[in-house]
Amino acid sequence: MKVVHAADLHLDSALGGLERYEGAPVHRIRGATRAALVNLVDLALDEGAGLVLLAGDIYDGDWKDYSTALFFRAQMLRLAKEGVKVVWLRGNHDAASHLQQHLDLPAAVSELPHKRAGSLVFEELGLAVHGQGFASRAVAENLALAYPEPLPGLVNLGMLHTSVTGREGHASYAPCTLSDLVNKGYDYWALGHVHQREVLSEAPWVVFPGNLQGRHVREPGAKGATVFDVSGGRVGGVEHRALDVVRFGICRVDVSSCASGDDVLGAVRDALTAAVAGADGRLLAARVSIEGSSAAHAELSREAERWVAEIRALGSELAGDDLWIEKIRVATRDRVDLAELCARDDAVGQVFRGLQALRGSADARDAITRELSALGSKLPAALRSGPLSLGWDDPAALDLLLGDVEQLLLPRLIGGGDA
Ligand SMILES: [Mn+2]
Repeated sequence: MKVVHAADLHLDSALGGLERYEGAPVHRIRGATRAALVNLVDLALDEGAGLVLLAGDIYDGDWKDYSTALFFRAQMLRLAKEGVKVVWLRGNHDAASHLQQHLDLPAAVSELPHKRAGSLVFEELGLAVHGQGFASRAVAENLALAYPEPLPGLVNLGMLHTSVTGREGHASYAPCTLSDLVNKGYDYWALGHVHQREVLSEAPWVVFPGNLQGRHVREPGAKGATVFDVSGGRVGGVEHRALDVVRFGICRVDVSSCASGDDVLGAVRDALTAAVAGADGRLLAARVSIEGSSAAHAELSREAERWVAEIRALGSELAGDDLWIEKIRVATRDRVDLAELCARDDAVGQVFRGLQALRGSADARDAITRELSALGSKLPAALRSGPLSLGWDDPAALDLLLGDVEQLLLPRLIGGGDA
């Protein structure tokens, strides 16, 4: 009997300002979380699954209107009609305190309690499901410790929305250690919260399926759900299935061997062609990052806007509506020896020594950070946080900015007067 494990559906999640991008296929991206849920239900029905587990963050917070909940209910009804059971729990985004509205779900859909851990027994499937949802958004305690003991004679599945010992980019909620989970004696832990797929253990299985559908370039690659088989009292055949309809990705193009802007376009063409093929018919939302120290750097930086437009034109020629270039970052460097420049006994040497000193001085970095945050506070909210954030509060971003300054100055100072 097959079980499908998904988490972090974030139905109708906001696009973080994507609407403001010229040419963004807003409709396809906005509908993506719903289309991925349809794919999940199709998968469960095609596999003849007996049970679907949804480990939290089905909703992205309180809905704007009831259409989100009606859509979810309609998909659950498709499962219920075919006799597929569903167990879900609340995560930080749909915590009991936070999601005020309510819509009754079909009887085949059961919610695990959020005030204490509880168990649901499916004798006919030979399964017990244990778990506790989030009563409030920020659950700081280790919920796993109070989970019920495994029930003998059944396959025991634990469900938990957690960051485990901490995962980059994810708030620390319901923290626990891997050994808390492994030592519980369950056969499979169906986790949620972390949007990157990760198998933490295979004996027993401890799995983050990742989110069902990526929402921006910081959620790149195939997204979907985990399918496993329960037979003879054991869990086996654990597999990931891609269910996303829009694939996000960063397309890095190393142009260090390119001699001209046209060479760079050729390299971008090759990289995008491969990325589009990898998306397997889905809409690919790609950020193009042009990198490397290249003889083409001066040509690219002289007419930056022209080359960005050339790359956009290339994208639509290559894949039409199936490729959306979200952003183009030109991060090339000139082919010069910075150490040699810094050693020069003239004004150019002085400028580059000054920049090097800035990077290494804590005081100077603090002063720049203060200036940037004063400037940042005047920017629209979408540029201060979320997927489009300029990230000026990140120390690594300061190094990138200083690198940009260096590369902006280089062709002008030593570019032979034509820059
Ligand atoms: Mn979450």
